[in-house]
Amino acid sequence: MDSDRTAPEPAAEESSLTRRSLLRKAGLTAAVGGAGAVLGARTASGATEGGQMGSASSAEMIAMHTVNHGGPTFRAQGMVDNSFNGFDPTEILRDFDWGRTSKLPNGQTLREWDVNAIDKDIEVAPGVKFPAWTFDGRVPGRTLRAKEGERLRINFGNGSAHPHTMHFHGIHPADMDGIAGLGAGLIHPGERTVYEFEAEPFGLHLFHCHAEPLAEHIARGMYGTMIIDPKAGRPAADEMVMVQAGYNTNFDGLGNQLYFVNGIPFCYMHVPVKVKKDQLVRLYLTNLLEYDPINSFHLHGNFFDYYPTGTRLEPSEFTDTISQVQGQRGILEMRFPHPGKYMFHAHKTEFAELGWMGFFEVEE
Ligand SMILES: [Cu+2]
Repeated sequence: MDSDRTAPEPAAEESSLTRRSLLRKAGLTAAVGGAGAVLGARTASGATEGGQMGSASSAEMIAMHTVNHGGPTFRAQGMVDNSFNGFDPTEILRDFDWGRTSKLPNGQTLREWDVNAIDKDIEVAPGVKFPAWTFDGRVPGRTLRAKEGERLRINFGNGSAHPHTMHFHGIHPADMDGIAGLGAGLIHPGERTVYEFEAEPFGLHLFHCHAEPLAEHIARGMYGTMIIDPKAGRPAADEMVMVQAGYNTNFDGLGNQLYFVNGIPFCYMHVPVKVKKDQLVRLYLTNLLEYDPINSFHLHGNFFDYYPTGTRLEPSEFTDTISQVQGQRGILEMRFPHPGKYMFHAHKTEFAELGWMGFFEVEE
């Protein structure tokens, strides 16, 4: 990836305050004003539903921050406070929640989870907080994992100040679809419901809130992963999950100011994903990015087998770059034959430079 930063702004763009020109202006400001002002910048946490935060300054401040972080010096700016957030992207990577199981009278395994909607400020860059709406206080929500043929039950409680739902991708009856007007419909603050369905088909799936305005509910952080393993399982591997998304920090619905996997921009630049030389690595990759039509994943110095949606056991492609629209997902399998650091990032390089980049660190 080209590490050079912002190109000079064409004069023709000066008059229109596009997302990109805003970022460039902010970058220029940062270069003049230094990073000191960034640390004082905080997004207002009291944004109302529907969402205007009321000023472009938060976006500018985050953009300033990002410009300082996107270039060669970003490491010096430090990491977000994982303890404040209550989650750590390095732990999210390999955190698969198998829930709790019991046997139904017919002998089928019932697998069950409790999930709660929670409003929560998240530090998305040092000193910069984003008023997220979450499942269980995390962005992304937990990775629910089950086996093909099980009965799945999700006990959902809404502890947020806004109505929400859980909409699962998979095969299920209409009244379990988690949308307004069907089944339990919208789950209002303080209410609870139960979603229950069969674990089918096997593959890599996802869930997200389906309350309106849908775009904002997703952009605020209400999504997570569901993995249904095939009955015979998959070959042993170092397994991990990455959920691609973004933060629209000025709530204008026009693209995003920050991009990431697993909730925190640049997280795996600060703390590379450690893997073993020659070991099979299986990456469950989903895309929940709102406001931008296409996301992508590119791996440096290596190729991978790609299994779209994970619903077939044969890969469709051997490549180093794939694209996903929102809701698309796929399984990547790779082995690293050489030790060292290998970058991975969106091959929409603008996204990469605004946070969606990281490193694998291959050890002997
Ligand atoms: Cu919602």
